[in-house]
Amino acid sequence: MALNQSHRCLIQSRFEMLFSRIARRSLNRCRWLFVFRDEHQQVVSSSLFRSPTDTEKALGCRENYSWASHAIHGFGRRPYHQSSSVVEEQLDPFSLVENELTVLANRLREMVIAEVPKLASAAEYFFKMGVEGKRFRPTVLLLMATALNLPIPRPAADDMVGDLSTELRRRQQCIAEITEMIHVASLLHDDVLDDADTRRGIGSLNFVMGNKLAVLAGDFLLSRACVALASLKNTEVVSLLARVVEHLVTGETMQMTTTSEQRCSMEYYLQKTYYKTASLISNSCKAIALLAGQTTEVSMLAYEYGKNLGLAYQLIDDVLDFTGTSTSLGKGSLSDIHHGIVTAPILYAMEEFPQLHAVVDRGFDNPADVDLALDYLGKSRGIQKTRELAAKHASLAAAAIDSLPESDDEDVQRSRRALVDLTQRVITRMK
Ligand code: GRG
Repeated sequence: MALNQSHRCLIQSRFEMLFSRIARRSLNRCRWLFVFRDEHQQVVSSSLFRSPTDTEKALGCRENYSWASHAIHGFGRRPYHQSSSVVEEQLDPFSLVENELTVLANRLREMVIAEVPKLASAAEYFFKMGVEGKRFRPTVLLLMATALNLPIPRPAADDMVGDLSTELRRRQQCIAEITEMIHVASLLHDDVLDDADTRRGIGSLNFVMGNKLAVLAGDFLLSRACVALASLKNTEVVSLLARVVEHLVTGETMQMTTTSEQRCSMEYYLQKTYYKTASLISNSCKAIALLAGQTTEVSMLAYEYGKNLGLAYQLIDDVLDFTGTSTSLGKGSLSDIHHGIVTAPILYAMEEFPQLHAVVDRGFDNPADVDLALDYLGKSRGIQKTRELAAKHASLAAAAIDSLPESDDEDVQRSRRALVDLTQRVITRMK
């Protein structure tokens, strides 16, 4: 039977649609195969504390720490276009979850109420309105919850499915609350260790109430986080977040106990950065997926997103410590270098100017050494290379979202786009 022109076009377009769906699905499956091989939760190979001869090769090992992510990336990022129903609109990831963040903030204030008045005011210090920080973590986690195919519960929904999704959303919000409590606890302890006097634009808690109360308030927040975690009755999620606390402590200890060689190692720096910054967000993203009953593959993609976003975030933080809101060196707080902490920009500068080794070795106690290091950094491509590495991780984070199984749900698509958008915001932020 002869086909007329319009029939032929129709059949051809149906065939193309079907073919592209199959192709995308098998591409996703391939991506998962590669992601699967990175189930260990370390940024670099576990040979971190190897003999000096091996560590000398640390910079060469840099390609290893996100091997599987490179595999995802190797397929190339496709722009987010899983359905035509969500047009390329401008979207603000924070305003997408704004209302829920307010609910979360109120709940957090209730969760940290303590019996003893002094402890109560110490524990609520950074949960008070106006000093809640950027709320980067809860924003990512709420978006991730929706991105993993979970419709936001609507108050009117009274059927069984509605009840179940409301209950799931509540449990995922609980992960966001726990994550914020662990984060703030770590900030309180960090400020004690650093003897900081400000945080989030106000006096740090140790400065205002003293070290002892600041430490106790941190412990108290951790204990409330544990109670909330136990209420989820999910042992896999409990062990993920318990491991995060171990990572925070390990990262902090790595930072304060470096040998001269470790201070000059990019591998060591990236592992510490994973522990101190990326572990919390990556494992919390994974917990969101696990609570939703997602597959191992999807949970790992959520983890990969968080890990790479967290690493990009910290790399840019390290740049901003030198540049502040301007592009000129020395305009930042220079807090890291004044504390003797060596970060990526200096490590890259050291590759170009090996003379910097001796300066780093002296520990920056002498202000002249800080100036000298800034001179070398200014002459090097250290800042640029750090930004490039951050961009690479941001791109890997976006690739993890692009590798999620397709969904036609508009909320899901919008949240995924917001998560991808966040990867760009992280690397272009000025504060
Ligand atoms: C008590 C859990 C616990 C840990 C103790 C002190 C310590 C061990 C760990 C320190 C971890 C730490 C403070 C890492 C820095 C992480 C980081 C990037 C902080 C800044 O996060 P932002 O920019 O801050 O999101 P805001 O204020 O916006 O929340």
